Amino acid sequence: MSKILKEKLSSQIPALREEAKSIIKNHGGKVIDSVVIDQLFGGMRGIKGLICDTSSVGLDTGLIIRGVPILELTEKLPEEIFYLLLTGELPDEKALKEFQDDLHKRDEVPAYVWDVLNAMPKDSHPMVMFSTAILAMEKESEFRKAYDEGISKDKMWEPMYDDCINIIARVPQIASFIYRKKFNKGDMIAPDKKLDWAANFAMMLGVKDEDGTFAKLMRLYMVLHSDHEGGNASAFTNLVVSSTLSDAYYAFSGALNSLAGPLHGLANQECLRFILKMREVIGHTPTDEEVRNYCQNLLDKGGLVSGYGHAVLRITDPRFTAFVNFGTNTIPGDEIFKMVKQLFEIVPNLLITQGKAKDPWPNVDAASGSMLYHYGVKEYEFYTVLFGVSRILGFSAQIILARAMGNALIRPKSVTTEWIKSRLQDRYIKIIKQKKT
Ligand code: CMX
Repeated sequence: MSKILKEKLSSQIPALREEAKSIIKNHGGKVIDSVVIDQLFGGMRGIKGLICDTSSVGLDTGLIIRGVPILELTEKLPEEIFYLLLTGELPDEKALKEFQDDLHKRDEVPAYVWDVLNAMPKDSHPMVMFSTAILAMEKESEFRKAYDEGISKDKMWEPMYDDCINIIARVPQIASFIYRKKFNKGDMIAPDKKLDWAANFAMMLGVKDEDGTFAKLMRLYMVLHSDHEGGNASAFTNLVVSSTLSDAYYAFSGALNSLAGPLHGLANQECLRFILKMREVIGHTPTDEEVRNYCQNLLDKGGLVSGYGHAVLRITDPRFTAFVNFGTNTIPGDEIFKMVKQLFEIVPNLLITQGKAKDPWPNVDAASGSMLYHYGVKEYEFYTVLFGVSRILGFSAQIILARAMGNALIRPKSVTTEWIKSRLQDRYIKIIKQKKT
């Protein structure tokens, strides 16, 4: 690494940040080429630049899969949801059985994947292991082979489909292998071809589940996390990578890396870690007053309350509601679950009073960990892998459709700060909103 370069950059950064802040403050509401300057500096938030038909997320509705609100789909199997995401219809019994049989037929994980995982450092994060395992399997890609043989564009979706279904069939084994290896749970457990996808996964994790409630939780978990339209960071990464005619292995590995950030999928791990830490610091199950003070202190220091806020939603995430409903029916007296509900009573008001977060309400990550914790998956570092396994359903549906539609290479335009400044002249500017003072 060049020290001079790093130091030079480091000395420039404060002025660059100041300049950006000043442009946003003085010109953030002005329009340049139909994009608001805030959006250029603000993660392209809200710019409509993609088509994704698998699902949509309304700010006041939450996740809607092919026209059906997620709260109406909580009793379905993840396999049914995948079918719905991809085709717009739920499968009948025969179609479901055929799809489940197909998944079982394709479930053999190449032995070298275990070698790769066994060779990784013991302290690798489970998401690193998961993303690496998927990428390591790239040589299995049917799409890559077909491309090398000169497949025509209109047929490309077929090997893409095969790759995706192969990956969906194999990820429960890969994820459970990671769980058992990383957390010293013993040898891997073989799949059972009689079980549905999520129950098989639950069984392979090795969690004690005499009455089948953990399997039910896994089904719900996979359904709730299956998709969230195309603009979120991991889905977008998936679409960007695959838009280069890259295959599903490359696309999912990249998308999982994006999911692994604390502002996105890692928030489920962070949320449970936060609850346990708060209990430890306070020394007992905290009172409302203690929770309020603890969270206020965190916010005062500029910290994030994981599991709260969203880039699109402006309501309590219906996926949070679904988890709370499940918890209320199955583990109403659980201490950690009760703390999740306690935070729900307290955090939104604190965020509203602070006045920064546009959405003060809980998202999907606020409740899921407490359920997993209760049923024995206490190693919260693993939680984002569960999110990833579920989301591979949506990733798959999205890139199969994108390939089928022959979607274009994703290539938006970046501009320089100099360019923005050069456009800050009256003849270019249209103000479309009042900036907040
Ligand atoms: N706690 C504290 N501050 C928060 C906050 C939270 N939960 N949510 C937003 N804010 C702050 C932001 O950090 C930002 O502060 P600055 O202006 O100082 O940078 C300000 O409020 C405005 O942010 P926003 O426009 O409301 O939110 P964004 O669209 O930029 O980001 C999200 C959305 C989810 C990243 C943000 O709400 C957050 O960081 N939440 C906590 C992490 C989390 O739960 N992520 C999971 C989201 C769901 C998922 O993808 O799995």
